[in-house]
Amino acid sequence: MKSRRQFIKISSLSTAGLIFGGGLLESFANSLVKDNKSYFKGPYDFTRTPTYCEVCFWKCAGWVYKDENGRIKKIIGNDLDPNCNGRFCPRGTGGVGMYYDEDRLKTPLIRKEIDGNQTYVEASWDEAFEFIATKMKQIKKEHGPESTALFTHGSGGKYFGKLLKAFGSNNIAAPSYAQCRGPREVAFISTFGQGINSPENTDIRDTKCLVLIGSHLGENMHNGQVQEMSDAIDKGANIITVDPRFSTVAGKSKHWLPIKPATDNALLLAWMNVIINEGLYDKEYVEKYTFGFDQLKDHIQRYTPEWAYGVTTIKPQQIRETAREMANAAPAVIVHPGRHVTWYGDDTQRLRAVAILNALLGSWGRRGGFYNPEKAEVPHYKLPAFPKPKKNWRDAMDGKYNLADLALASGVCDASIPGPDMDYAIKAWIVNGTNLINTLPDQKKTIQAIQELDLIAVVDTMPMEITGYADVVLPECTYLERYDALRISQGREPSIALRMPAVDPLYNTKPAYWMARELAKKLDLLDYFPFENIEEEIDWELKQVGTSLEEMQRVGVKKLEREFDDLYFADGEDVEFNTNTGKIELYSTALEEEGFDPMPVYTPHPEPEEGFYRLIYGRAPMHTFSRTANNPNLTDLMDENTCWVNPKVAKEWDLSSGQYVYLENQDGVISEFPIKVRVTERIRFDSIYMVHGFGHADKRMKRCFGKGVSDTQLITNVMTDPIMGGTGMRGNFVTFRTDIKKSEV
Ligand SMILES: Nc1nc2c(c(=O)[nH]1)N[C@H]1C(S)=C(S)[C@@H](COP(=O)(O)OP(=O)(O)OC[C@H]3O[C@@H](n4cnc5c(=O)[nH]c(N)nc54)[C@H](O)[C@@H]3O)O[C@H]1N2
Ligand SMILES: Nc1nc2c(c(=O)[nH]1)N[C@H]1C(S)=C(S)[C@@H](COP(=O)(O)OP(=O)(O)OC[C@H]3O[C@@H](n4cnc5c(=O)[nH]c(N)nc54)[C@H](O)[C@@H]3O)O[C@H]1N2
Ligand code: SF4
Ligand SMILES: [Mo]
Repeated sequence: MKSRRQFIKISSLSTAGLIFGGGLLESFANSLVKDNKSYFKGPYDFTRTPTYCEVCFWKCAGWVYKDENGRIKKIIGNDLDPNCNGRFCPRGTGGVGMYYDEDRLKTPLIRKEIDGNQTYVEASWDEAFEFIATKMKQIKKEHGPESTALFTHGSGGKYFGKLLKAFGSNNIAAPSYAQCRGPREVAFISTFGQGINSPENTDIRDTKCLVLIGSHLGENMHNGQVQEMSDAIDKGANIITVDPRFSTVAGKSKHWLPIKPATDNALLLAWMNVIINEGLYDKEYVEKYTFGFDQLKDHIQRYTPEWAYGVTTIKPQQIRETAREMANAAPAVIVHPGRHVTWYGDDTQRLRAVAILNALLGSWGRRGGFYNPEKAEVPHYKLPAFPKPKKNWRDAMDGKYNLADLALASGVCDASIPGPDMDYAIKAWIVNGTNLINTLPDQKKTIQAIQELDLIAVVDTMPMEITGYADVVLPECTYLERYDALRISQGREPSIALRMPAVDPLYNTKPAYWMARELAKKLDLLDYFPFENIEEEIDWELKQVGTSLEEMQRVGVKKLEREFDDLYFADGEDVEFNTNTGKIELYSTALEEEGFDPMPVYTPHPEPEEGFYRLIYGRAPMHTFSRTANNPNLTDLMDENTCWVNPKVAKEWDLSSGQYVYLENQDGVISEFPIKVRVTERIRFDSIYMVHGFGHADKRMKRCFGKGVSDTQLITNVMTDPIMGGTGMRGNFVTFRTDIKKSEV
């Protein structure tokens, strides 16, 4: 039987590709550029406009330079910006490839069945909005407005979010929470009463010891952090890297601990054991600020370095030595909380252990540890109150995940699959800037949920896999062709940054603000979009903080003064933490109330069977997930991922570097494409490693189609965090299928 929504791999019934393809693209781009005389003139007679980068979520602010014909030539960092200090990473510099990519989405598309086959037909914007609005109104009538949801990652989310709230739903989820940093936020909130957020409040610049637990800064190219780490190393800071793989930063580290994957909690508990039993903790700090030290002291007695050796394969002597190294540097020490932390399902507890270790070392609120960040406040124009939703995705969760402080993308997905006990299911998705097929683990479930929907509308710039499941595709112009909401960053000094169009949108593409407002018109919600243009809204907001759109167009970035001189705790200062006890909770009363272990414990996880290897994954400096996969500038640097294999394993399987193999996981899922083997000592014998974001299945993306393997496809076992619902993705094992040739799959 055919599934209701066939994944449409073929190109649409489109003429746009022919009209705008190839060499014509260039002249078309030229003809669109306005006379930008009023903008600030940069050196070399280029014209420059401010932006902030959308290639990843560090959001560095920069300048887009054009030549005398108005063609975008390059993007460079804005010197005033604390997120990048005037320097862009390779991906940010290559961001211009997003604009020039000839495979971009070009015009709205609507799914139609023609001669028994599903395909996309080009539509006008009005037809596309009419289609969506009609369905949304019908869903509201039949199921209530709460049966709609938004998945979003990126700038446009603000406006689609507003639309959804005005419509009467608060099912607004970003995969950057339950698939990324959620456990870290919950762990730090339950310990210190405050999350980490972005950019992280790690004071790496002044640290003397940085401990990286599976956080591979340098491959994870979050710009400001990498710069600070490099400065700290120059100033003599020691790095301790805990990673089953010899990462780039492991090469810069004093200690590399090649831990057996999935055992980090044991190491963290053993470190606490040494720090407490050897009296290396910050006694004054612990006494003054923390709650539950005595319980913790009792609790960690059983987690000796000798015990941890058996679990982690890290020698007791090395555990002791590194614990002392941290204590020597304290309080200028950071046990880094990481960012993508949804690994093994006990992730909140692992991050609690990280938080507790920082508390014992007295690094929270101290120079070289964690500073107290300040957020810029920019007032928003007052809108009518949003209607109050009567239900939301949580109703389908059976009382679980109460500590999740944001909506779970995977939870919204689950709430879209009707079950016998559910009296409510989500019926419509708007998906903005997130490629859910490659982002949520358990692809089968994601697709099942999509098949249950009455409507799925996808806003994207590229024909990514998720667009192949859409009923309506709305092509957004790239960040280089639009205004967006102001970037408001927390930091030592908070800052705001402006993004404005460097050029007019190519093809029939539009910005999110315009789309959301046009949809609001059709849904009779225009009261929530009082400004006709985003420029007017931004100008109004900027004027509330003493600047204006005109000024920001000239400067790009503004730092705002800190209100208080409280970057670090003053000596002996009384501090009240936002926890139940008002203290840093080594013993978490919030977790206890919810029925969870108040202090982290070690839980063993399943290990690979004979002939199988743990699938681990990470980042490459020149790519961001799928969003750069087809970028012409970045595919030039790296166009496929490789499978890192230990020489011992390679010998067993008779594999050599450069050879292509298929992978099969523990549930019998075989990778859609083959992957190139890289034999290297840099990975443990029990694991294989690949970079996430490859193995694309949509033929409309010509450069990346079929290049490498998608880790997501092989992640069918999800280890859900019982505390906050994060989706642990590292409990999957793969074997090599050297017997399969390409045509057999
Ligand atoms: N297997 C596996 N899954 C993972 C991860 C992993 O490492 N492995 N990492 C997890 C993490 S840490 C995160 S944060 C999430 C991230 O997951 P996502 O947020 O889904 O990130 P991307 O894959 O980059 O998808 C971004 C989508 O946005 C589109 N896009 C790019 N620019 C624009 C734009 O300007 N406007 C619009 N409307 N769309 C745009 C891209 O074409 C792409 O379809 O994934 C998580 N999922
Ligand atoms: N260039 C680039 N930079 C990025 C991104 C990108 O796509 N590209 N994405 C950004 C985003 S959204 C995020 S969330 C961050 C993610 O970046 P991070 O939070 O730094 O890292 P992860 O991707 O979780 O982790 C990858 C590392 O964990 C190791 N690892 C695997 N299993 C284990 C284990 O059991 N224990 C230990 N100790 N280590 C293990 C892997 O070998 C790898 O080195 O990167 C950000 N920066
Ligand atoms: S770190 Fe790189 S990709 Fe990310 S926002 Fe900054 S320049 Fe762009
Ligand atoms: Mo992330």
